[in-house]
Amino acid sequence: MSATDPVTAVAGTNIALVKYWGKRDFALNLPAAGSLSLTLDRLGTRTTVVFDDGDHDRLVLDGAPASAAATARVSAFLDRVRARAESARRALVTTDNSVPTAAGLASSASGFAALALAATRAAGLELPAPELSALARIGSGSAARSIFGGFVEMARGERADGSDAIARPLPEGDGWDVRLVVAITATGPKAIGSTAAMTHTARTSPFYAAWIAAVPADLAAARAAIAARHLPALGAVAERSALRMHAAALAADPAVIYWNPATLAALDCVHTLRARGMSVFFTIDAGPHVKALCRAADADAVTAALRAVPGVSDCLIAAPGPGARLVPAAEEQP
Ligand code: 2P0
Repeated sequence: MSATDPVTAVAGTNIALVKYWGKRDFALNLPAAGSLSLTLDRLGTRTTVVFDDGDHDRLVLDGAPASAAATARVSAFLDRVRARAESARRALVTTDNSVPTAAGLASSASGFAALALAATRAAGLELPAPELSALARIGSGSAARSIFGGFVEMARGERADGSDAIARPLPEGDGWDVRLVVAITATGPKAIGSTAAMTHTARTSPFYAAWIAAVPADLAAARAAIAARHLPALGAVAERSALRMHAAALAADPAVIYWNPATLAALDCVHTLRARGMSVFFTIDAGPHVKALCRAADADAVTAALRAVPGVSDCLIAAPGPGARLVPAAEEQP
């Protein structure tokens, strides 16, 4: 069986400070509003792609054959790559996450960013980063942001073909020594996936329109806070964006509730630290975990406080990290 040389790429996950929650187009996975995130250094995905003469795509996820649903999602994404490369060859995709898959820690963001880079290169394509971002977006909206490192803004875009619904790095934030402390409050997959939950929110929540209308002002405030390196201003945006996103989801019918008691206890812990004068702010994604944004110098103290919260099972500290990148063959694991 002839095969292309394996290509391996890695990507870090990202945590949105201005959230993405809603689509303007389903086929091209276009967001209803922009978003803004921080790519992380230590939570991510490593993916190797080989095109060969197999008669179907195969996906090995965290060391075991993946489910039919996960394989179909990757195969549909590879169809886009094959169309661009004018190839019909099937692929073996081997992917390992250093975040618990589907636990609300955004493994689809790093997953589709790494897959976009590895699959295009394995197919002989060398796409510029903005095109890679648009491609990754088709796999998962948040993946468009993980193509780039540090602070990243994802554009809603106006065009019907999605060519301007891409992310771009915000270099004004480069070198800003912030940390995200991730407090794990549950194990196992989340109750409802974000794609289904955001679609349900858009269809049934009376707060959805207000949520979408609020995003542009939050993006402007977040951009200004990053340019000024003003953590309290960025943290205020992050907290209100997360709470408004969850408010829209909570108001859906039936409600989408991602929080558990430890989620609220962790929020209370962040508020208490702030009342004592520390610059620390929370955000919550489509899951029960809490991420605390703080200065590097405060990260250990934030971790210690969150670890003491009942129901918090683990805490890890992540720093800003680089965008998706290739792993040279010489650095491959045997
Ligand atoms: C975000 N989330 O901005 C928001 C906040 C979760 C909560 O992006 O349907 O998995 O694949 O485009 O990217 C999760 O949404 O959704 C997400 P799809 P995705 O990070």
